[in-house]
Amino acid sequence: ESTEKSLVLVKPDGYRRGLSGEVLRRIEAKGYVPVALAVVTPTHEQLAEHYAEHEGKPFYEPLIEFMSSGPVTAIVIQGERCIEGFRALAGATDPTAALPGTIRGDLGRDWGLKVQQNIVHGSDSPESAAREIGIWFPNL
Ligand code: YYY
Ligand code: MG
Repeated sequence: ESTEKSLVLVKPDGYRRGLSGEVLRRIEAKGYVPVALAVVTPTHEQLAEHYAEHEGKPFYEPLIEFMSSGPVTAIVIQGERCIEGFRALAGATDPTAALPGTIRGDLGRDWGLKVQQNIVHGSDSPESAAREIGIWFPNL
């Protein structure tokens, strides 16, 4: 298989605000190809797997609660160095610190949101991407 894949989630805040299309637009404008897309209401089991690296951290429980509060748009994207590239599109984790021009910087904080409500998730390594794609798209 030729190019890299990454797992993107439009989180419940982004989905609720109708930003799935805006996120997809930026992905496609960058030149990445969506190769799988689904609207899913995450189970606690899926989220525990997805965020296993954060178990025990102070923000873990609120993060899982928030992530299970409604549907997310899950997208597998493909393209040369798209893991690094999508994280650049997303911007810093804290929307207040995220630079203008990024998804979180442009769209992330129009009312008093928490850090967890930062619109998108993007895989951070090839290993994470493979693991996360398996969680959200077990038949891919
Ligand atoms: O990869 P990224 O989403 O940018 O951040 P992570 O460090 O992996 O944290 C996952 C998720 O947890 C983050 O998107 C928001 C939330 N979070 C938080 O609520 N408070 C923190 N201090 C750190 C992360
Ligand atoms: Mg992360």
